[in-house]
Amino acid sequence: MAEPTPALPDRLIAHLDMDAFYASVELLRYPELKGLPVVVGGRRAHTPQERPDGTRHFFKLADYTGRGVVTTSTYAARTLGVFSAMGLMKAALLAPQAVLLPADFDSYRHYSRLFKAAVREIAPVIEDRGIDEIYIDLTDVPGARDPVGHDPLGGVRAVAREIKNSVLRATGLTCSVGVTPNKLLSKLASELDKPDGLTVVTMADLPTRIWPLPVRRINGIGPKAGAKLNTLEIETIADLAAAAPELLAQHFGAGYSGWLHQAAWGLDDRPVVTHSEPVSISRETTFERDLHAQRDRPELSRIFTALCEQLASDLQRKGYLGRTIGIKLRFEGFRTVTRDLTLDEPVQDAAAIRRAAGLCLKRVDLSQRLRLLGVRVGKLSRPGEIEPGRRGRGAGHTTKAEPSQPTPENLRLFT
Ligand code: DCP
Ligand code: MG
Repeated sequence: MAEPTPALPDRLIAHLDMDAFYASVELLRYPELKGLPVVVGGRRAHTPQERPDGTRHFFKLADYTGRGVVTTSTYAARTLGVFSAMGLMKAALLAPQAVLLPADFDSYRHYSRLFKAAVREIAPVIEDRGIDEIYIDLTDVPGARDPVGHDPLGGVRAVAREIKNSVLRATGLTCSVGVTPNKLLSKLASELDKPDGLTVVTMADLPTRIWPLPVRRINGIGPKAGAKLNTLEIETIADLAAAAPELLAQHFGAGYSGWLHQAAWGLDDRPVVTHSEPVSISRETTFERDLHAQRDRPELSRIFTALCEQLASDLQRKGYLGRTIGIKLRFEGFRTVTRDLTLDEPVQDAAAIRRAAGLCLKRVDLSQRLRLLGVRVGKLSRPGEIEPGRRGRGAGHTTKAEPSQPTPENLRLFT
């Protein structure tokens, strides 16, 4: 008699997360660092220097002084206790010999696009969760529901392996994939065998693979909820699954406590959302040195125009118009100020953006020096379409109330 085959879950959802992403991209450029403790988080001054003989000089953490933090670290650095968000000076105490590299976001974005495109060729239903992670719905991928021998999950395992191979071929980078019946479990599963992991978890595996984990690992249990659970002696997901619903409700309210219980039992029916419309599109730049509205007027004016032009080209490329134009200014000392203005009609061109952003600027006191300038376009719509949420009456002439008198200086700079 044939053994009964365990039923396949209704959905097969994967979560894919790149391994030590920024650091791994840097290793592609500096392969001699492979296997060594490396930390990304330096300034441009920490760019490696090429020596006459072709070898490179790298900066060591021990030589670092400043207030920077670790953006990410290689696994070799993590074994020394150096993780994301740790101060670089503190990290230097743990791993003085670790190599320090500056971050290069353009390259990370490039590799992000590459890995996502590689996945999309195999499985088109993808939810973008940021630079280095995505959810993938494998339910309808050809072959994913086919058993291999006695293994009902053999098909989906093979598809996940193919995705990992394809990412590696396209980028030279490894990633970790979790495959489970839903997003909540997949996000947990992708971490279980990092780096280069492929972890399939079914409901039957819950007690062995998921329940021993600390509650904080669940995406949606933050530091506050985690601490409160711990005071109730709920440390692991198993503790949470066993907790009396009334006790949870008493401390967390009906809604969140219900969700906590479901999460501990591995239940989650959120769909993989393939398309999300941006709320706004922005461009900003931090200056090499702080600039003053009056003394550095030509330079500021040029940067301001360039930002508006970049933004207009972003809008045109992505096919959006926008009706709210905003600015962001950061002054020396880090004080940040924003202003915005909503126009009657949506715009897409650099001159119109520049004009509206200029009006916003006149509402700011510019006597202090600036370290950052940003321009943003919001209330986006597609050409010929009414923007979501825009209602008939009253729309079309709202201006955010934050008036302040233009100073003569502002008028000189921006008219
Ligand atoms: N990142 C950041 N600030 C943090 C954490 C991470 O800027 N506090 C950046 C750097 C990471 C990237 O985001 O390379 C992805 O974050 P992950 O949490 O996925 O971390 P890694 O990919 O570096 O490591 P892992 O292998 O654990 O996924
Ligand atoms: Mg990652």
